[in-house]
Amino acid sequence: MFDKILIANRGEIALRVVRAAREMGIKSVAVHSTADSDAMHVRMADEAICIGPPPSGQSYLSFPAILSACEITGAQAIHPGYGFLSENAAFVQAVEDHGLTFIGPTAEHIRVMGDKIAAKDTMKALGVPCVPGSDGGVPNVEAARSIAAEIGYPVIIKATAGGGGRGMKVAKSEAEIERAFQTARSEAKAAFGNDEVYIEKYLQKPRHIEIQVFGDGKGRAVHLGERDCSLQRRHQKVFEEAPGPAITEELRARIGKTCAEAVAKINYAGAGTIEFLFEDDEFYFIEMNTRLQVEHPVTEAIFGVDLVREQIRVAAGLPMSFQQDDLHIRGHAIEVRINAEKLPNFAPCPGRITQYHAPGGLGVRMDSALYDGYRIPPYYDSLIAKLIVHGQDRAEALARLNRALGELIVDGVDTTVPLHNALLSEPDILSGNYNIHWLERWLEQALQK
Ligand code: MV4
Repeated sequence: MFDKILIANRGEIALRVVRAAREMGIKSVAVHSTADSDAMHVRMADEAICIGPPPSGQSYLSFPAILSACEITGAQAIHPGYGFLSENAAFVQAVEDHGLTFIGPTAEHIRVMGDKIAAKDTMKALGVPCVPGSDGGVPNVEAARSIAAEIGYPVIIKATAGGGGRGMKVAKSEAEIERAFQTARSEAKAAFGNDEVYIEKYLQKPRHIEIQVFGDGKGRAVHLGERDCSLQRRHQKVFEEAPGPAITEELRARIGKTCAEAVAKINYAGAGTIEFLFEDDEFYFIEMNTRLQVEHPVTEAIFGVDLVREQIRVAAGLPMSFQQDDLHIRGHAIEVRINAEKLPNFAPCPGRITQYHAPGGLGVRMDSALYDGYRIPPYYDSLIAKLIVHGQDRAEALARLNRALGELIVDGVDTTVPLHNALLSEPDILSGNYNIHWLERWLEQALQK
């Protein structure tokens, strides 16, 4: 096992990794920009090193700064958290070239899944159900028109280098295909320097269901059920839950087995998420994320596992501490993302926290790097806390969420807490009756009032 790991991240996720490491008897090294000298992850880690100025390109994304910090501190492995360098294949390669261990999958797995066409090809070959569409890239408008006619309108054109909602265009009929294709192409070229696009049947009212998988890198893998992350605004998740309100035990067992077998077959190492659109009781693969996700705590809550601990174990060459037969769902968990943003426009709202009080009690977990007097810097993501509640069933989790939000105090900046409170009085949220369009439609309505 490692004696010391470096955490190439900040905020609540850096703290999350410090906590797992400490419980394992592993020392942690925080890295930080000059804007984060007073950050909680810096205070909580065993050691801290300043790696550069506030812009993340010169600090949290700087290969030389992070690799030097490992060298100086003697850290043997790097946990990337999410975002930043977590899905950067070149970084993984650089880490390995320096004789260090990346806590995550191989550079090759990250590269393949980062190319959305290659990811889909791979998954399809492994027996994972995919959205009907083009086999690979679509070279020109004529090909686009012919594939669209075959699969039927509406269709969606996506950039192979995209993902997370960037670089997509919908065509509702043949009249729209040429424009959609050209726009998708040129936007992809401008945004990613890669104009390759592919086509899929456009699903009109799906849920976003993602399956948590975990592999040991040696051909063993498990699944830890699904999360329903359909409640999103501009491709940013707002509210996530596990298990999914629309997913039966039978559906979970079937798609879970397919996913676990797929990642076992490719010797996938560590945590991964296989994203699906789910409509009319069918799963359609869209993307795979080769990292620990923001919303991993809802899975941890219902399975009673520590996913970061498992990531560190597997990176150190140890076996996973559970097999599929050991994994059973207990109850229901919900996470809400608390951002320092001003409603109704969700404008980032950095500033000084004048008062902070975290909720507690049975079934409540607050993952946050906030403290009284903390100054939220303006340079980074606006996520300041994740409130995760766990109950014996969905109704108890919802009641607990309502209670915990009532206890929470975050003064000095605007936050998305009022949104979460409002959601908790919506019948569709209380009944689990929502899809990927529900939140944006509801926000539009709320704004008109
Ligand atoms: C789709 C889709 C409908 N049909 N693909 C958006 C993010 C990216 N991961 C995939 N996305 C979508 N792909 C087909 N074939 C609708 C979306 C989509 C979406 C997906 C998940 C969560 C929220 C979303 C919001 C708008 C569009």
